[in-house]
Amino acid sequence: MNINANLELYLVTDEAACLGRDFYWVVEEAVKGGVTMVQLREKSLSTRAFIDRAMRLKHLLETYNVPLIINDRVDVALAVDADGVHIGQSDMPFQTAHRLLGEGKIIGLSAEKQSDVTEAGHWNLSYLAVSPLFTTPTKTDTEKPWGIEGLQWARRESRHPLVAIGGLHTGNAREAISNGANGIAVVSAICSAPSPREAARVLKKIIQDTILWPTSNHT
Ligand code: TZP
Ligand code: MG
Repeated sequence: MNINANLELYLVTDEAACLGRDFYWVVEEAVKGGVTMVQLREKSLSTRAFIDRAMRLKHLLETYNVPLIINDRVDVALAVDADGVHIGQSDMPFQTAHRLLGEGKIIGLSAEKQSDVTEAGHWNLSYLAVSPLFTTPTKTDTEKPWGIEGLQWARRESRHPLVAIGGLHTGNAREAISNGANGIAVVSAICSAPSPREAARVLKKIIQDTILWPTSNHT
Protein backbone atom coordinates (compact mmCIF):
# COMPACT_ATOMS: atom_id res chain seq x y z
CA MET A 1 0.00 0.00 0.00
CA ASN A 2 1.15 3.48 -0.87
CA ILE A 3 2.17 5.06 2.41
CA ASN A 4 0.59 8.37 1.38
CA ALA A 5 -2.91 6.89 1.30
CA ASN A 6 -4.98 8.96 3.69
CA LEU A 7 -8.60 7.90 3.48
CA GLU A 8 -10.11 10.55 5.72
CA LEU A 9 -11.92 12.59 3.09
CA TYR A 10 -12.13 10.85 -0.25
CA LEU A 11 -13.66 12.75 -3.17
CA VAL A 12 -15.29 10.64 -5.88
CA THR A 13 -15.82 12.73 -9.00
CA ASP A 14 -18.98 13.06 -11.03
CA GLU A 15 -19.08 15.83 -13.58
CA ALA A 16 -22.88 15.95 -13.59
CA ALA A 17 -22.83 16.58 -9.84
CA CYS A 18 -20.65 19.68 -10.42
CA LEU A 19 -23.77 21.53 -11.63
CA GLY A 20 -22.19 23.04 -14.73
CA ARG A 21 -19.12 24.41 -12.96
CA ASP A 22 -15.67 23.60 -14.29
CA PHE A 23 -14.71 20.07 -13.29
CA TYR A 24 -11.07 20.88 -12.48
CA TRP A 25 -12.05 23.97 -10.51
CA VAL A 26 -14.41 21.87 -8.35
CA VAL A 27 -11.70 19.28 -7.67
CA GLU A 28 -9.04 21.89 -6.92
CA GLU A 29 -11.32 23.80 -4.56
CA ALA A 30 -12.17 20.53 -2.79
CA VAL A 31 -8.49 19.72 -2.39
CA LYS A 32 -7.80 23.19 -1.03
CA GLY A 33 -10.55 22.50 1.50
CA GLY A 34 -8.85 19.34 2.71
CA VAL A 35 -9.76 16.37 0.52
CA THR A 36 -7.12 13.68 1.07
CA MET A 37 -7.69 11.43 -1.95
CA VAL A 38 -9.49 11.76 -5.31
CA GLN A 39 -11.11 9.03 -7.38
CA LEU A 40 -11.76 9.74 -11.05
CA ARG A 41 -14.99 7.93 -11.82
CA GLU A 42 -16.11 8.15 -15.45
CA LYS A 43 -18.80 5.90 -16.80
CA SER A 44 -19.27 7.25 -20.29
CA LEU A 45 -16.01 8.78 -21.56
CA SER A 46 -14.08 7.19 -24.40
CA THR A 47 -10.77 5.63 -23.40
CA ARG A 48 -8.86 8.51 -24.95
CA ALA A 49 -10.92 11.18 -23.17
CA PHE A 50 -10.64 9.24 -19.90
CA ILE A 51 -6.85 9.16 -20.21
CA ASP A 52 -6.67 12.88 -21.08
CA ARG A 53 -8.79 13.75 -18.06
CA ALA A 54 -6.79 11.45 -15.78
CA MET A 55 -3.51 12.97 -16.94
CA ARG A 56 -4.70 16.52 -16.34
CA LEU A 57 -6.06 15.59 -12.92
CA LYS A 58 -2.83 13.83 -12.02
CA HIS A 59 -0.83 16.99 -12.74
CA LEU A 60 -3.26 19.07 -10.71
CA LEU A 61 -3.23 16.70 -7.72
CA GLU A 62 0.55 16.28 -7.73
CA THR A 63 0.87 19.94 -6.75
CA TYR A 64 -1.06 19.15 -3.57
CA ASN A 65 0.43 15.71 -2.92
CA VAL A 66 -3.03 14.13 -3.13
CA PRO A 67 -3.23 10.62 -4.63
CA LEU A 68 -5.23 9.99 -7.82
CA ILE A 69 -7.27 6.79 -7.91
CA ILE A 70 -8.90 5.54 -11.11
CA ASN A 71 -12.29 3.87 -10.91
CA ASP A 72 -12.60 0.49 -12.66
CA ARG A 73 -9.99 0.97 -15.38
CA VAL A 74 -6.62 -0.57 -14.62
CA ASP A 75 -5.50 0.22 -18.17
CA VAL A 76 -6.17 3.95 -17.63
CA ALA A 77 -4.37 3.83 -14.26
CA LEU A 78 -1.34 2.26 -15.95
CA ALA A 79 -1.45 4.70 -18.86
CA VAL A 80 -1.13 7.75 -16.58
CA ASP A 81 0.81 6.08 -13.75
CA ALA A 82 -1.97 6.89 -11.29
CA ASP A 83 -1.54 6.14 -7.59
CA GLY A 84 -4.07 3.34 -7.67
CA VAL A 85 -7.41 1.90 -8.68
CA HIS A 86 -10.79 1.39 -7.14
CA ILE A 87 -12.49 -1.79 -8.27
CA GLY A 88 -16.00 -3.09 -7.77
CA GLN A 89 -17.41 -6.57 -7.63
CA SER A 90 -17.86 -6.84 -11.40
CA ASP A 91 -14.54 -5.24 -12.37
CA MET A 92 -11.15 -6.88 -12.81
CA PRO A 93 -10.43 -9.39 -10.00
CA PHE A 94 -8.12 -8.16 -7.25
CA GLN A 95 -5.30 -10.61 -8.04
CA THR A 96 -5.20 -9.56 -11.70
CA ALA A 97 -5.26 -5.85 -10.87
CA HIS A 98 -2.50 -6.37 -8.32
CA ARG A 99 -0.34 -8.32 -10.76
CA LEU A 100 -0.72 -5.66 -13.46
CA LEU A 101 -0.17 -2.66 -11.20
CA GLY A 102 2.73 -4.07 -9.22
CA GLU A 103 3.76 -3.10 -5.71
CA GLY A 104 3.34 0.33 -4.21
CA LYS A 105 -0.05 1.14 -5.70
CA ILE A 106 -3.31 1.71 -3.86
CA ILE A 107 -6.02 -0.87 -4.55
CA GLY A 108 -9.45 -0.30 -3.04
CA LEU A 109 -12.43 -2.58 -3.39
CA SER A 110 -16.17 -2.02 -2.96
CA ALA A 111 -17.91 -4.37 -0.55
CA GLU A 112 -21.60 -4.53 -1.28
CA LYS A 113 -22.52 -7.51 0.87
CA GLN A 114 -21.16 -9.57 3.76
CA SER A 115 -19.50 -12.22 1.57
CA ASP A 116 -17.49 -9.46 -0.16
CA VAL A 117 -16.01 -8.45 3.20
CA THR A 118 -15.16 -12.02 4.12
CA GLU A 119 -13.58 -12.78 0.75
CA ALA A 120 -11.52 -9.56 0.87
CA GLY A 121 -9.83 -10.86 4.01
CA HIS A 122 -7.56 -12.93 1.75
CA TRP A 123 -6.28 -9.93 -0.18
CA ASN A 124 -3.72 -7.26 0.52
CA LEU A 125 -6.08 -4.36 -0.13
CA SER A 126 -5.41 -0.73 0.72
CA TYR A 127 -9.01 -0.23 1.81
CA LEU A 128 -12.48 -1.64 1.61
CA ALA A 129 -15.41 0.63 0.71
CA VAL A 130 -18.62 -0.14 2.59
CA SER A 131 -21.00 0.59 -0.27
CA PRO A 132 -23.51 2.07 -0.04
CA LEU A 133 -23.70 3.03 3.61
CA PHE A 134 -27.00 4.85 3.04
CA THR A 135 -29.29 5.14 0.03
CA THR A 136 -28.27 7.91 -2.34
CA PRO A 137 -29.77 9.48 -5.44
CA THR A 138 -26.25 9.66 -6.91
CA LYS A 139 -26.14 5.87 -7.46
CA THR A 140 -29.34 3.91 -7.46
CA ASP A 141 -28.25 0.55 -8.91
CA THR A 142 -26.87 -0.57 -5.57
CA GLU A 143 -27.32 -3.49 -3.22
CA LYS A 144 -29.19 -2.92 0.04
CA PRO A 145 -27.51 -0.16 2.10
CA TRP A 146 -25.32 -1.40 4.94
CA GLY A 147 -26.60 1.08 7.51
CA ILE A 148 -24.78 1.71 10.76
CA GLU A 149 -25.22 -1.84 12.05
CA GLY A 150 -23.80 -3.20 8.81
CA LEU A 151 -20.81 -0.86 9.13
CA GLN A 152 -20.22 -2.04 12.70
CA TRP A 153 -20.34 -5.63 11.46
CA ALA A 154 -17.81 -4.88 8.70
CA ARG A 155 -15.52 -3.20 11.26
CA ARG A 156 -15.57 -6.32 13.43
CA GLU A 157 -15.02 -8.70 10.51
CA SER A 158 -12.44 -6.85 8.41
CA ARG A 159 -8.75 -6.19 9.02
CA HIS A 160 -8.72 -3.53 6.28
CA PRO A 161 -9.17 0.21 6.59
CA LEU A 162 -12.82 1.03 5.82
CA VAL A 163 -14.27 3.90 3.80
CA ALA A 164 -18.00 4.57 4.00
CA ILE A 165 -19.67 5.70 0.76
CA GLY A 166 -23.23 6.59 -0.13
CA GLY A 167 -25.33 9.39 1.30
CA LEU A 168 -22.56 10.86 3.46
CA HIS A 169 -22.69 14.54 4.43
CA THR A 170 -21.97 16.86 7.35
CA GLY A 171 -25.01 15.50 9.22
CA ASN A 172 -23.82 11.89 9.38
CA ALA A 173 -20.03 11.91 8.85
CA ARG A 174 -19.41 11.78 12.60
CA GLU A 175 -21.70 8.74 12.95
CA ALA A 176 -19.85 6.91 10.17
CA ILE A 177 -16.42 7.54 11.66
CA SER A 178 -17.43 6.72 15.22
CA ASN A 179 -18.95 3.42 14.06
CA GLY A 180 -15.87 2.08 12.34
CA ALA A 181 -15.11 4.01 9.14
CA ASN A 182 -11.55 5.32 8.78
CA GLY A 183 -12.79 7.83 6.24
CA ILE A 184 -15.76 8.85 4.15
CA ALA A 185 -16.09 9.01 0.37
CA VAL A 186 -18.44 11.59 -1.08
CA VAL A 187 -19.74 12.79 -4.42
CA SER A 188 -22.59 15.26 -4.03
CA ALA A 189 -21.75 16.65 -0.58
CA ILE A 190 -18.70 18.25 -2.17
CA CYS A 191 -19.25 18.35 -5.96
CA SER A 192 -22.71 19.91 -5.65
CA ALA A 193 -21.99 22.20 -2.70
CA PRO A 194 -22.20 25.97 -3.26
CA SER A 195 -18.54 26.09 -2.18
CA PRO A 196 -16.74 22.75 -2.64
CA ARG A 197 -13.82 24.15 -0.66
CA GLU A 198 -15.92 25.11 2.35
CA ALA A 199 -17.86 21.82 2.18
CA ALA A 200 -14.59 19.89 2.26
CA ARG A 201 -13.22 22.01 5.09
CA VAL A 202 -16.27 21.40 7.28
CA LEU A 203 -16.35 17.65 6.53
CA LYS A 204 -12.63 17.33 7.24
CA LYS A 205 -13.00 19.07 10.58
CA ILE A 206 -15.84 16.76 11.60
CA ILE A 207 -13.80 13.70 10.63
CA GLN A 208 -10.64 14.83 12.39
CA ASP A 209 -12.51 15.89 15.52
CA THR A 210 -14.24 12.50 15.61
CA ILE A 211 -10.93 10.67 15.25
CA LEU A 212 -9.45 12.77 18.08
CA TRP A 213 -12.51 12.67 20.36
CA PRO A 214 -14.56 9.62 19.33
CA THR A 215 -16.97 9.71 22.24
CA SER A 216 -17.55 13.43 22.68
CA ASN A 217 -20.50 15.09 21.00
CA HIS A 218 -19.12 18.56 20.68
CA THR A 219 -19.13 18.67 16.85
N1 TZP B 1 -20.76 4.03 -4.89
C1 TZP B 1 -21.62 3.69 -3.92
S1 TZP B 1 -22.65 4.95 -3.49
C2 TZP B 1 -21.91 5.99 -4.63
C3 TZP B 1 -20.91 5.31 -5.30
C4 TZP B 1 -20.06 5.86 -6.37
C5 TZP B 1 -22.33 7.39 -4.85
C6 TZP B 1 -22.14 8.24 -3.64
O1 TZP B 1 -22.61 9.54 -3.93
P1 TZP B 1 -23.07 10.55 -2.80
O2 TZP B 1 -23.57 11.75 -3.58
O3 TZP B 1 -21.87 10.88 -1.99
O4 TZP B 1 -24.16 9.88 -2.01
MG1 MG C 1 -16.78 -0.51 -10.86
